[in-house]
Amino acid sequence: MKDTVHTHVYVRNGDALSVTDVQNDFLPGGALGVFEGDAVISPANCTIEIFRKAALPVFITRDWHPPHHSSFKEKNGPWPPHCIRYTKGAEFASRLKIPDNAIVISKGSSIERDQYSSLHGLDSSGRTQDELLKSLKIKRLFICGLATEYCVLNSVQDAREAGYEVFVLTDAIRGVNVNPGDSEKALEEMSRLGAMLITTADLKVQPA
Ligand code: VGL
Ligand code: ZN
Repeated sequence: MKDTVHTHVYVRNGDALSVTDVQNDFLPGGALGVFEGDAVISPANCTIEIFRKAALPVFITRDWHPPHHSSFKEKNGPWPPHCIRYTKGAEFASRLKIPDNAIVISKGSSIERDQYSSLHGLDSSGRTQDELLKSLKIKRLFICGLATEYCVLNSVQDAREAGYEVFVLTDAIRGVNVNPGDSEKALEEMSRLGAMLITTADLKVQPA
């Protein structure tokens, strides 16, 4: 088991949260259900509340595929059809507490290619998450959600490459584990890339 570092991390200006793909199709019973995927919702909600109270940006990302997407088995892709835009399966988990001012980032929207990383996903005005993070002067990105070894890992890789400090909330992520141990390997890779593996209990708000 990759060690999670227990520490206190005080959220501050320059921090943002990215809640990754907490959508019905990735929850148990969904088209691409992640084992215990619903277990990320409570810690994600706690984290959202911390960022919301501190008036820090909250990104909520979604896998947002057109019908017959190239990643689907019918197109010789790896996945069953999932997160087809405007369907129930693509909706955010009903228990996820999305702030009114959250920035929704959609990815995987182009039919011919898959896109696991949220950094180049787009908001409603067509700006990438990376552009938005830069314009908000974000230095540290906190990431949670689904799935550990796909969207979370690829977002961590892109964020590190783009120069952000990255914190992964390990109690608020779950993996698909197509092969046993995939999630564990992904955590090791994130750590190797310099991401800090922490838990939501490590997050603190500076007393006023
Ligand atoms: C994802 C598999 C297929 C993810 C998206 O968001 O992690 N995984 N599409
Ligand atoms: Zn997908």
